[in-house]
Amino acid sequence: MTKRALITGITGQDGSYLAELLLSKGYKVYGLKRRTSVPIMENIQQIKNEIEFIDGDLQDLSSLIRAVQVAAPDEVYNLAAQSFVATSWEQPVLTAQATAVGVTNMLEAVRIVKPDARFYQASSSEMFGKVVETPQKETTPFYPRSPYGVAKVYGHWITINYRESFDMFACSGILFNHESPRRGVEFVTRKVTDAAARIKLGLQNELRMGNLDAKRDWGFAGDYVKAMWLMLQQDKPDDYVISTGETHTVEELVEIAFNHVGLNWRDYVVIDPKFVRPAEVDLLLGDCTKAKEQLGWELEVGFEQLVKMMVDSDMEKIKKNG
Ligand code: G4F
Repeated sequence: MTKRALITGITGQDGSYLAELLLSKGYKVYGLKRRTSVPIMENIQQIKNEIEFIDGDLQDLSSLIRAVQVAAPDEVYNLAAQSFVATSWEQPVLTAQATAVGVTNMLEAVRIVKPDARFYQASSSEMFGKVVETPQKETTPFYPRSPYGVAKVYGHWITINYRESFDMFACSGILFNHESPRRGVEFVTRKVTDAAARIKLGLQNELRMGNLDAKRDWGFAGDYVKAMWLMLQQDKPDDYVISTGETHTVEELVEIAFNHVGLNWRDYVVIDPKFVRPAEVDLLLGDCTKAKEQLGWELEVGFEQLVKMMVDSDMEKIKKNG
């Protein structure tokens, strides 16, 4: 029997990789997407004819109920959110409504219409914030440092609460930063790889950055969506940390990207207080032993390979489209 999946946030980086993975496994894929006057389809251009789109919004419960009725999914992947940390200080209420309460809306739609559907919640290492232990694992207490992190903590706990209250198969993946050529240019990895390519091609003179000392555990999004799928194939629902187990500074990221195109980053990077956050997450480093042992999950792409892949992709894109 063909399995059916509903993905919220299907037009984003993770949604696009996950949709490709599920299509390759023979799933019928439904994608919830917000109506916009100009459709944002760049990430799913190559598969858009194989996906059934349903208009809806995490803040509109009735649209979610309808989406679950239409898709009648075996699996629901809740990837939609206001996911840019810096914006969460500028739009804290919207962030809470989409990233926190939106999870309850989606869980309610599943509970009301199809309570036997398996549910994946995109939790985040931002929940660890001002970390209380290193490396961070499933049992590490949360100390979020941004309205986004606070909202994700809510989404995480409401998922566990629905699992315990209603016996739903609800899992939460605590994913550390994961990147790819499909990442939006506002996030630091893509901002840097895009700038390195533009500077190399003579289209940009400088790169304005915030805190170069922050450390992140960066992996490849294509590897991470496999973990999402694996979580929903287990006998019992549970929560898992997904990470590489390596941490690098933003400065190292910049250095690898610029070196890759033969440039010295110090000649181009300017520190601009505009990009420094009101409260920073200084260090993230995940321990994904549980996912490796219980899910059999393995990552394939390492940090340096990831950064080079993104720079190469940006060089290609810019040469083609400017
Ligand atoms: O790429 P970032 O914006 O990602 P951040 O804040 O770590 O959040 C990402 O990962 C989370 C998982 O841990 C997700 F939940 C979340 O949705 C998102 O995907 O920033 C990374 C680091 C920060 O410490 C930031 O202060 O880079 C630092 N940084 C320094 N200069 C900058 C810049 N970040 C951005 N975006 N732009 C800068 O110019």
